[in-house]
Amino acid sequence: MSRTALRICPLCEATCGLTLTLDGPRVTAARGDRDDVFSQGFICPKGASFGAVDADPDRLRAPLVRRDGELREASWEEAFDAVAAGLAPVVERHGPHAVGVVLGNPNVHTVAGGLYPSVLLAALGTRSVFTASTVDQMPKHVSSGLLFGDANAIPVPDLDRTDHLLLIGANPLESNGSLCTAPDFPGRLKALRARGGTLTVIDPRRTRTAKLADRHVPIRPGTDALLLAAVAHVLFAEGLTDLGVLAPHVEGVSELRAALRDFTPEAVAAACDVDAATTRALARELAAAPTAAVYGRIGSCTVPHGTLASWLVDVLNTLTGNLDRPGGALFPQAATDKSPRPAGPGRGFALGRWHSRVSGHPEAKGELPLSALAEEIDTATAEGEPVRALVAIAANPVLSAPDGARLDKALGSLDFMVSVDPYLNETSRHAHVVLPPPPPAQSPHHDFALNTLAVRHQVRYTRPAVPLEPGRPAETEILARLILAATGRHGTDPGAVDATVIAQTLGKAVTEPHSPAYGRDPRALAALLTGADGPERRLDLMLRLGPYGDGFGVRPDGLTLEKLLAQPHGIDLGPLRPRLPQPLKTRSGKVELLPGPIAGDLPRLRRALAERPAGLVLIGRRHLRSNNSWMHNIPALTGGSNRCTLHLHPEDAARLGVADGAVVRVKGAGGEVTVPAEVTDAVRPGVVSLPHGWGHDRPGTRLAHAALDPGVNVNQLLDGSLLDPLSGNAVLNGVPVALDTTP
Ligand SMILES: Nc1nc2c(c(=O)[nH]1)N[C@H]1C(S)=C(S)[C@@H](COP(=O)(O)OP(=O)(O)OC[C@H]3O[C@@H](n4cnc5c(=O)[nH]c(N)nc54)[C@H](O)[C@@H]3O)O[C@H]1N2
Ligand SMILES: Nc1nc2c(c(=O)[nH]1)N[C@H]1C(S)=C(S)[C@@H](COP(=O)(O)OP(=O)(O)OC[C@H]3O[C@@H](n4cnc5c(=O)[nH]c(N)nc54)[C@H](O)[C@@H]3O)O[C@H]1N2
Ligand code: SF4
Ligand SMILES: [Mo]
Repeated sequence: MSRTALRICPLCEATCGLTLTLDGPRVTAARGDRDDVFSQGFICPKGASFGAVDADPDRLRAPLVRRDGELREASWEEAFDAVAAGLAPVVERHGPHAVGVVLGNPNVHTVAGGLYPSVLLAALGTRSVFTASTVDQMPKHVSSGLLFGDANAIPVPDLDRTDHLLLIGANPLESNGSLCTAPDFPGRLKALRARGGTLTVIDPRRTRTAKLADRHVPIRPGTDALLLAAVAHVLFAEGLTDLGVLAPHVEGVSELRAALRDFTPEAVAAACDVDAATTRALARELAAAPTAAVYGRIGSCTVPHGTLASWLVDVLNTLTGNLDRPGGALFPQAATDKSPRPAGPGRGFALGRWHSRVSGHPEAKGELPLSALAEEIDTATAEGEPVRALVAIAANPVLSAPDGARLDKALGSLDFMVSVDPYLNETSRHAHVVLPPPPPAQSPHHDFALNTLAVRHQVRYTRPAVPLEPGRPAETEILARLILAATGRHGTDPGAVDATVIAQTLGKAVTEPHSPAYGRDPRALAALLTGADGPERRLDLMLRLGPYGDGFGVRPDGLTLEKLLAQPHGIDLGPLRPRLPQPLKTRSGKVELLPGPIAGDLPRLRRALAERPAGLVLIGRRHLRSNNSWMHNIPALTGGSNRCTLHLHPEDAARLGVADGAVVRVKGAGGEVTVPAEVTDAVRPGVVSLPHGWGHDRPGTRLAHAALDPGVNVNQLLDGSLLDPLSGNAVLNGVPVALDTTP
């Protein structure tokens, strides 16, 4: 007897609602949920493969514990005993910073990842925190922190209403969008064109997204900050700035004008390889559009001037009056956001409150660069203890971070490592304990993180589609028990973690005049929470205290978990709305258009005006049927055009004597890889492209299908030394490489 169940897809940032067909515990089909309030039936090939992802035979079903050097299956009790026994002595002997934590991308796609990592970090008190953010969007957090006083206040383009979208270094037709949660991003771009709007794409490759555009600017990699500075320059020079109703909320406009004086279209033309007329046209089109949104993603972040480029994206939104207006770029307000405090000056955003031990990199948002993880483990200094134990949750940095070979070796030298991961892969193979979460069909879903970046306000929650296999803990329970084991409370009821968080949250809320809980009895409020378990009660708490919540009865029409459960296709909460000045937490209470650290980094950008790459530079690419490093084990998602090849322009191929399909050696600062060339004019001359997340040929992993066609690890070409200085973000695009065609 088959049945159906609803499940929000966790496989990318688009958060599509799926209808799963189930035969017992097996997912036999997945289609788009036509009644989903946000995705309205959209699905992509990855979502359609949900059943195959869920049922991958290589998923671990029991914990692994290392005994006599070998990872062997063990009971959950034994596994958590081993975690407690492994971590406690490291903290005792070497202090909290000797325990490192690595958080990977899927934490934004799980309920467990939304609720527990912050509790773990607070409990450990370690400064050795590394996440996928510093190989991704940290520059955007830093620019938002500096401009708006809140690193998480990221404006998203109002895709469904804008008249003009300037899209920089993003390829949503393959990625399905990022820092802009929008199911059916491709359809929304087509709708923009259909309603008479225009799309401009800045990308060194002629991507599927670029092919859809009215204008494609094939920029030289790594130079977007120069181009955007010149666009801002033109807005000033031609009198095209118009802040409109934003003006009273913005400071630093004239200082900005002066700071950008040198960045004329002519001055940036050679470095960007974009002629001055095109730059002027970009500025004029942006200013002339009734509404417009500037949006930058991976290609604008993972570059040497990532923070400056991210800052300039919002500078352009501000100067054209498009920040915080419908059709422009707005600040979403998620249902689980904190209840909004009144507008007014805030504490501002601090960078570099501490530094990494070996290279002295400044922290950003409480994190150190993932690029520095290997050296923080393998290098002793007088400054303090190296990292000796590691907690990795949903992370595969051996493939996703620079210089995987060095990190691979460093991980092998740790006193203790625990991985929360469904696979025995390139990273988890070094763990002393592997704690596998259940597959997605057995897990609940709510998008704590991605709803704060969504193009429409909505809220959805799906309970597990299939009951947990007997004896298997949910990932929420795994993380709660990990927290207890890591902090000397091994064996305590994991529900205590949730109860403590609830008590602390309510204890604070009752003291805040803007909270609906103000002045009330926290224990009485806690008793009102509903939900089948601790994580559900925490979701209920966040919903009820949140901007659309019932405030525990203060707003009887407001949201509660019960109301959400009664709407399995979700609840629509309307389009994005102007919110300024409320989200601003800068010391001035205004948008600070030229923050000090940014001004301090402009001389480096000015020097870049004269830089020209001598040889080839490397950039990445994504394929619709991939997801970073962990989906190459699914036969339905591999093969065809989803291959690890080096894209190379025909002119470069001819010059270097490389035939299509020939195997070439690519050399970078961190090492070399050997890979087949694919000659294509989709990349611009002077640029080669390799996808990331490949290189599944290391021993001791259990990824049978991925190992058949392992590909190579592009990040081996990097040595980890190239960073965006303000954010610590790795430079993954625009990296100098050389090709060697001798066999
Ligand atoms: N050269 C280059 N490198 C890049 C990038 C690039 O564009 N170019 N992109 C970067 C970006 S944007 C990112 S986000 C990073 C991603 O890098 P990582 O954060 O390392 O993420 P993944 O490679 O997706 O690996 C995720 C890990 O989580 C595990 N996993 C999957 N599902 C679950 C789950 O439900 N629970 C748990 N606990 N674990 C799970 C997988 O088995 C895998 O081990 O890579 C970065 N690396
Ligand atoms: N299918 C699939 N979807 C994914 C992922 C995946 O691995 N596969 N990963 C997910 C993750 S973790 C993330 S963060 C998002 C990322 O989402 P996107 O940012 O849309 O990612 P990409 O498809 O890599 O697009 C980046 C584009 O930047 C271009 N680029 C490279 N260098 C430069 C440059 O210097 N300047 C400019 N202007 N462009 C440049 C590249 O050619 C590429 O087309 O995708 C998510 N979705
Ligand atoms: S677009 Fe993303 S969320 Fe939607 S079905 Fe595909 S992988 Fe899942
Ligand atoms: Mo990412």
